[in-house]
Amino acid sequence: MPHLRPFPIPAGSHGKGPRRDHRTLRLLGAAGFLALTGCVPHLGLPVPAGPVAMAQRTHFWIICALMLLVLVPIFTAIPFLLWRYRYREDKQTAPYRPDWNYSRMWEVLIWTGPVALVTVFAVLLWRQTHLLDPYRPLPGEEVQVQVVAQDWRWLFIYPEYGIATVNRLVLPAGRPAALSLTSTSVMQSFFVPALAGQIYAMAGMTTRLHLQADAPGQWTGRNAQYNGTGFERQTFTAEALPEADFDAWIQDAQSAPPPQAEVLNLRGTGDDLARALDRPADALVFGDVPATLFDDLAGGAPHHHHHGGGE
Ligand SMILES: [Cu+2]
Repeated sequence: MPHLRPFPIPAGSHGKGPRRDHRTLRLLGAAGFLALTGCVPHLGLPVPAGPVAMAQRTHFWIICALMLLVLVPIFTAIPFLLWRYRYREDKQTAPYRPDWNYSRMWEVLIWTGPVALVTVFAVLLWRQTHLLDPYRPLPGEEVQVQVVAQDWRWLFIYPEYGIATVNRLVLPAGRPAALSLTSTSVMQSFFVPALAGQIYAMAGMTTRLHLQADAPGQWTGRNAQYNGTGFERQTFTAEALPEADFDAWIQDAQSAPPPQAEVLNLRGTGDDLARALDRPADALVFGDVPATLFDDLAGGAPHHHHHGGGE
């Protein structure tokens, strides 16, 4: 009897091509592993630096684990089914039963899993959504920071101290920060992955976000909402200092010159601004900042805006 082979595999398909593919795969795998273990420092989520990001990461891993309850059976069952029901000339071990149509046991098994899982997801999501509400204050003595998203840089105003910085968010380590955000341009998105999830900044509106860095350190923050040519350079440094260093930094900043109108109106990145002011890019600090600056930039009376709140 001739040997039947319904799907012939062409000879030589295991040549150079696939091996190169394997190497790419290995590289991608290694990159993924590094990203997950935190060797890529700017990724943030896997290496939380404060309670909010930590809670978000825990939630993320719980969801991943629950997803595995679905994925592991599926991905082990697929090879098994392919093998079990493969084409064979003697149909001894894989019976053909075209008249089969109902099995109470399988119906129950198939539907209980998804219903239970969706219920668990829903409860978790509901609880985390309220627990991690960005408008919810964190316990402790807060430092107030007003954040203005511009094209293409970030202005941070400290209303309690009358100072402001560009592209540098300085926080006291171990203390919560209460952020108010607005935009002088299109909708933008404030995001420091290591500290908290993203929140939108919108012209004429004020949104809020609470975050905290547990220990001194430096993290990258960025705009996570595309807004044109300078978008990729709209990054900033979020920096947590020990309490005493933070106080010293505030005092230093208070002796800096005030921000002129050109600072606030120039369209360009932080580097463009530094060039225009003939200052180093990491020295864009301003003193004597008027208390009304944020409200003026936010467009007069701040309109408090809570997404999903049905305002
Ligand atoms: Cu809005």
